[in-house]
Amino acid sequence: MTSRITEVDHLIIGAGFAGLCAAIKLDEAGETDFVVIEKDSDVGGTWHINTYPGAECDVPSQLYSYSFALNPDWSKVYSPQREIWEYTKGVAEKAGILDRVVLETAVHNSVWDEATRRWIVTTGSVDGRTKRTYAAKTLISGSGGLSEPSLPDIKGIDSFAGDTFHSARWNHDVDLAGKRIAVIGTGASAIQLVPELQKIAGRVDVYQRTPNWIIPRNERAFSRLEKLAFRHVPGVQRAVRAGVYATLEGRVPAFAKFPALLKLVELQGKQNIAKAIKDPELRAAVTPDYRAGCKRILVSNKWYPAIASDNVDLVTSGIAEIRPNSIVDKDGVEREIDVLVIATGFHVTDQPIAGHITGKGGRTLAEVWGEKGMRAYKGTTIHGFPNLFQIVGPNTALGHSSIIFIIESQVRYIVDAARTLRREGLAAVEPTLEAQDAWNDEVQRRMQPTVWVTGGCASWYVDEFGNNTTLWPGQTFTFRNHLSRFDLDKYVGTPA
Ligand code: N01
Repeated sequence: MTSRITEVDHLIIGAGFAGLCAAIKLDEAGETDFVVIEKDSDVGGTWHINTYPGAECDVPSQLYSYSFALNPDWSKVYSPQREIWEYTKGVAEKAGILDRVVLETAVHNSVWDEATRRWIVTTGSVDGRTKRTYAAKTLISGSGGLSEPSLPDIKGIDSFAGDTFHSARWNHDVDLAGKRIAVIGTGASAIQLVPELQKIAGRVDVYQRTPNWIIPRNERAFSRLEKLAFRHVPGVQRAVRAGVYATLEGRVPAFAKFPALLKLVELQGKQNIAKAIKDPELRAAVTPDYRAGCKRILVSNKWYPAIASDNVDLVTSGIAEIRPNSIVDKDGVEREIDVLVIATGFHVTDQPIAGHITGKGGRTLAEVWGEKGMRAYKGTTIHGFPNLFQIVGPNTALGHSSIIFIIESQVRYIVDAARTLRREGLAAVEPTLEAQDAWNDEVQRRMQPTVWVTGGCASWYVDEFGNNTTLWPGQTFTFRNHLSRFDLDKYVGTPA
C-alpha cells in the first residue's frame, strides 16, 4: 500500500468522450500538467463499459465523433459499440495524452481546501493496492450522466439464484444459448439487446413498465465509394456531417415549442408497430399513451419483430416478486427463468459521485443539490465549488442530437477558463449565486412549453422536484454561443 501527494494543475475524472476531450484540448492549449483518473481498465467510458449484445449508437456516426477528429472509416450509418470505443482510443493515442491517464483507479473523494485553494482528491486502484492523493488546481468531472447503473427496488430481487447482471455490466461468461431469460426494462438498451437474445435464447420474458415511441432506423453500411469520398474528397465528410446536424437541429422547434408536431413521429411509430405486429392486443400493449419525445424517441427495426416472436413474452402487468428461480407478475403468473437481465437505466438526477465532491463550508454537491435539484452555471460551474468544472452537467444533455457537440462546447469554455486563471493571476474562480440562479431560472422558463414538461409521461429527465434538470431546452448552437468565452464577470475570482 502506498500513499503520496501529487501536485497537478488539472485533475480530470473519467476517460470517456468528455474526459478525453478535456485532456486533448488542454494539452493543445499548453495546459499539459493534468492527470485523467479512470476506474475502468481502458479509456472509452460508456463505449468501453457497455458491451451488451447489439450495443450501437442511436446518433448517426458522422455526427457522433469529435469535430477535430473525423473518422472516414465508420462502417455504418449508426456505429456499433466496439467501433466507437476503438475510435476514442485511437484519437487519444494520436493526441499523445494516454501517458497521463491512470486506469483502474477510482476517485474516492474530492475536497476543496480553502487554505491552499486546491482540490484534494483521494484515489485508489480498484485492486485496493495503491492509494494516491492529488492536489489539483482545477477539478474537471467527465464522469458521465449515464454511468452509474440504477437497480430496481423489487421484492425478492436479491434472492434470485441464477445469473443476473445490469445491461451496462454485461457478463460475457454466461452462456445464454437456450436459456430462459427475463429482461426488466424496455428503454434504449433493452430494445437493442432483446433482439439479440431472442435469436439464441430458449425464451425471453420482457417486463415492460412503459412503452416507448420507436421509429424505423436508417440502417445501412457505408459503401466503398462513400468511404473513399470521406477519406479523399475534401469537404465531403464535413458536408455530410453538417447535413445530419442540420436535420437533427430542425427537430428542435417541435420538441421545444410546438410539441403537437410530434404527432408525425407518433404516426411513424404506429406504422413501425403495424408493420411488425399482427396481434391487436400486443399492438395496443406497445403503443405509448403520451406525446412522442416526452421520453427519448428510440430507433429500431428489430425491436417489434423480436417482441412478436414465438419465444418472446411481453409482460405488462408489473412485477410482484422475484423468487430464487422465477418472477411472479402482478396477475399472479409465475415464470421460471435461468438468467435475469436488468436494463433499468442509470442514476441521472441523483448521481452517486455528487456525494464525493465536497465544496466550500464542507458541503457535498449531493447536499447542495438535495435542496433544489441539480443546478450549475451554464451547466458547467457551480456556486460554492471553486474551480470545479462539470462536463455534461445539469441541463446539458440532449434528446435530439449528439452529446459530443455539447462536450466540445463545454471543453472550449473550460480551456478558456484555465487560460483566464493564468492570465489574470487567479487561484480560483466561482460563479456568483446570482448568475447561477438567473441561468437556471431562464432554463426552467424555456423548459415549460417543451414536450419534456407537457408530454404527459414520467421520465428520468425529471427530478424529484418535478424539474427537468437533465436536458438543454433549445438549439445546440445557442448553447455553444453561451459558452463561447469564459465570462469572468459572472464569477468571483480569488487572487493567487
Ligand atoms: O435506460 P432507460 P437505458 N421496474 O432509463 C424501466 C442512453 N443509451 O439503459 O419507462 C420495472 O432509458 C423503465 O421503465 P419506465 C440513452 O440516452 C444510448 O435503456 O421508467 N421497470 C425503462 O423501460 C438512453 O436514453 C444508447 O416506466 C423499470 C427501462 O427500465 C439512456 O442511455 C443505447 C424499473 C430503463 O430505460 C438510458 O437507456 C443505450 C422498475 N423498477 C442507452 N425501473 C445509444 O444508442 C426502470 N424501469 C446511444
